[in-house]
Amino acid sequence: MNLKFYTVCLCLFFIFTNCRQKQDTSAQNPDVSTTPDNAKKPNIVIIYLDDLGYGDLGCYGAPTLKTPHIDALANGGVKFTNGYATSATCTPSRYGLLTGVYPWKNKQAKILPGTAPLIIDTTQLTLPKLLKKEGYHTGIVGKWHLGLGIGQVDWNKTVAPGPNQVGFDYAYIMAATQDRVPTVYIENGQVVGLDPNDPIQVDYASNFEGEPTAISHPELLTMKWHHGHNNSIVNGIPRIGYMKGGEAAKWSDIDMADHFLKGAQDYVKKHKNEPFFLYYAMQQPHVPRTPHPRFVGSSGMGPRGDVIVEADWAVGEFVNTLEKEGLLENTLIILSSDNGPVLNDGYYDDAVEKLGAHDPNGGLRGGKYSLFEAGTRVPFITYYKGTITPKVSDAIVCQLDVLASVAQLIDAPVTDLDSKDLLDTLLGHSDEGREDLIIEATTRTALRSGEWLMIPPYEGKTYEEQVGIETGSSNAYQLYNLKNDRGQKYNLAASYPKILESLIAKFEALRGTDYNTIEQLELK
Ligand code: NG6
Ligand code: CA
Repeated sequence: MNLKFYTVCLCLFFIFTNCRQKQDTSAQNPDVSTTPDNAKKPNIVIIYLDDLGYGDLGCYGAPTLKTPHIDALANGGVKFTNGYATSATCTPSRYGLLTGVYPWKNKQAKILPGTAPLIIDTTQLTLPKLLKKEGYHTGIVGKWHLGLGIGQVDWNKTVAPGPNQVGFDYAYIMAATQDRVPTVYIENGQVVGLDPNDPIQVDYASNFEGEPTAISHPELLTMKWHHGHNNSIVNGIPRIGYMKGGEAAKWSDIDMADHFLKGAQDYVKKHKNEPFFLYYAMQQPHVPRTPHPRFVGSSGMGPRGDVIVEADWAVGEFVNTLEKEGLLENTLIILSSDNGPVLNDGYYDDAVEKLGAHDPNGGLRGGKYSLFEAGTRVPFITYYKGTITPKVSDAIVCQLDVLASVAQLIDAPVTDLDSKDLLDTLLGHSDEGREDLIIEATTRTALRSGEWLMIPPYEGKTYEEQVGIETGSSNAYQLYNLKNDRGQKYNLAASYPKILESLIAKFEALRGTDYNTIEQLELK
């Protein structure tokens, strides 16, 4: 009896001490975690606006436009004054952001029609692929514009390859732009709400017989086109490209902001218990500017201002969701824009007429399509509650660098890309940015180096110049000192020949010497 009792006691003692030892080990040794590994990995969110200019936000000096929600991110995070998109148009910038490779290295990386094939190689490293490999769930909600399929897409079948084949577990997208057909949402390769009895056909070369266009049926238009944008009509808005069928699947333009917001919020709620990467690619303030009725008149600046107010509201709602779900302190948010601003981008929408005192360029020269600063220098904000101490940084950073920096953050460093690890700078721990950056605008390139910007000569007029947009082309070298001459008023090429010479050498070493081949800009 006694012996049995002692044996039981001895066993209990061993079990007890063993447990204690295990607990102690985990307390002393941080490598032995009691929580699953994934719980500690920070979520990554990129909020990407479309055509938002350097001066389009209150926090970047907009005098009348109110953007309190984005301002709150800037005021609680790092606001970069020298943050760049890789390009002054959409497709190449998105390519640079997602691949970490300069877009001018891919000849296909220029404004794409809605029928263009996927331009990211499915074997190539991408930001979502990298994160997926490290245990993240990866999603995109919003604008894609990097091509789909391999040519001749059948929109009535699974549309692939696309985002799902380059690293996104979940994709809810519009194929190209809000002004291009097909005007439907695509969820993981399937057109949402498609009626099989009303198949979709899309063509960029010619119309489908009997289908109204802006030219044949101007009386159907609720928005007038100024240049381009005179093909198929959807919701009274003339688009680029022709489309037939798919009636039930067509999106509602005025609901797009709410729709993408809900998609982004649902994604977060669904994946809150695992590390996630969300690329929330908003459509504002790209044309056609179609604010929801509750935002009409909100800016006093017409539709362009109204959709910026709408976008700001959506950002606020989205950040609230992160907060409510208890994720804000474990999420790095990067907010930026794919290129600089444009007022008249092909529709009559009062963007010019109602501008008032607002300067979408924030004092920079040029705009969308331009090699001058306003083309690529954009709002660039990082926010990571509890980790980033708020500051304004003048370091030169580029969206190209997001990939290598995020890789560093999650302890999976990458090499051999154009992307540079600027993690410390993005988190506000360092003021060191890039020394050199090649910027791109409609297949032309220039060099930002320290305080200088050098634009090599380009001959021939681009399409944008023909419609009155200043693109930065000149038949002579241009050299600007951005520190003393932010607005690029004084070409110093003749006054500083040595500096010019060294910048040309640097540029050619990075870019090669075959840069001066003007390719006709893809118009569709
Ligand atoms: C241009 C369109 C412009 C816009 C742009 C792409 C015309 C005349 N202009 O070709 O409206 O859609 O392409 O913008 O069609 S981006 O932000 O997606 O690069
Ligand atoms: Ca854009």
